[in-house]
Amino acid sequence: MFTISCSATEMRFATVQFVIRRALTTAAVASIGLAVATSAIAMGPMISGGATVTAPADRGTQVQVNPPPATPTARYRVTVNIDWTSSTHPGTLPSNAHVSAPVIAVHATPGAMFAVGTQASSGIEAMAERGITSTLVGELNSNVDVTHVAAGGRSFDVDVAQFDHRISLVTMLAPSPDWFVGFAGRATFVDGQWIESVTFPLGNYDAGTDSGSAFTSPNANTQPQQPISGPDDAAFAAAAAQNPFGTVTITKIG
Ligand SMILES: [Ca+2]
Ligand SMILES: [Ca+2]
Repeated sequence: MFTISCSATEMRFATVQFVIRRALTTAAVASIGLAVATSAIAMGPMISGGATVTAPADRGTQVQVNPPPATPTARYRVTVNIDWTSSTHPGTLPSNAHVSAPVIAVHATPGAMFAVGTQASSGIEAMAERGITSTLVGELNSNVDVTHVAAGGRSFDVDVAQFDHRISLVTMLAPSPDWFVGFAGRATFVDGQWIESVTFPLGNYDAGTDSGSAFTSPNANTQPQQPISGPDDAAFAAAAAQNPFGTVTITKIG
């Protein structure tokens, strides 16, 4: 316990001080509130989601705000165009040049089907050397990272999700030792948005599983197996340098 003693005059003075301080504080709060309100008016209305808003007429410009959040899933059409003819590859085209049935997969991690610098799976070897797709399809179907697999045809409609948005595709070049074309782990969800459409040349790969050096070389199994690479053999490199063996277009359709 303690006691404060003061005169009536001192008490009145203290009360006046308190009232003045309180009034000042209220004024300060009111001032801050006014400042916030003024800022909000200056900034304009709150904007959420995607929109193109027109700034006040005296500014005379359009302001592009962020696009809306992307949908969780999307659908793409993947179209393969093979362009391997005597016109595109004069002097290097083998007789009966053709490709195998393409195999396509949707997956999460980039190298789920194949990757340069890694060893080809048995399925990639069978596809690249003999055009057999069943082994590769089986591998992909048993891979928990893969959400969609298809083979055959030149056009595929595939569903992707934000965390399962990569597409890979391969097809054999024939005749050839173990050479194939395609692409690995192409992303459809980039910087928080679905891509609309993209066209690019098919990549050129050596599976590292056969040592033949010409399109029509006899079988020569590579032991030990080598990593997947680009076209190391001169015949393959020369043909690849002339033109792409084909292109692929990936277009969002839903
Ligand atoms: Ca090879
Ligand atoms: Ca082989």
